[in-house]
Amino acid sequence: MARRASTEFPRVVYASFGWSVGAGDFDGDGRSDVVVGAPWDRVGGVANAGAVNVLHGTSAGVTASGDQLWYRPVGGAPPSAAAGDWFGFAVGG
Ligand SMILES: [Ca+2]
Repeated sequence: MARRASTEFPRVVYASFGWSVGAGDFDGDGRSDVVVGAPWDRVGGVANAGAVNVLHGTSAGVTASGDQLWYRPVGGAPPSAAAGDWFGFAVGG
C-alpha cells in the first residue's frame, strides 16, 4: 500500500468520501485516528480504484494537519491499483 499527504493527491468529484468510516491508532502514538474511505476515488489515472484518508488524533481532537492518503500503487507488482477496486469500500479499526 502506498501513502502520501492527501493534499498532494489529485481528487475527483464523486469519490464518495465518507462512504466508510473507522477508528484506530494507526500511527502507534496512543491516540485514536479516524479513517475515511473514498472508494470511487481516482488513483494515478485509474478510475474507481479508491483510497482511504487517515486523520490523526491529537490531544485537542482529530486534525487534518498531517493527514495521509492510503491507496494501492499504480503499476508494479500486485496488489496494484485497478479500475473498480473500490479500495476503502469498507474500513475498520
Ligand atoms: Ca494515533
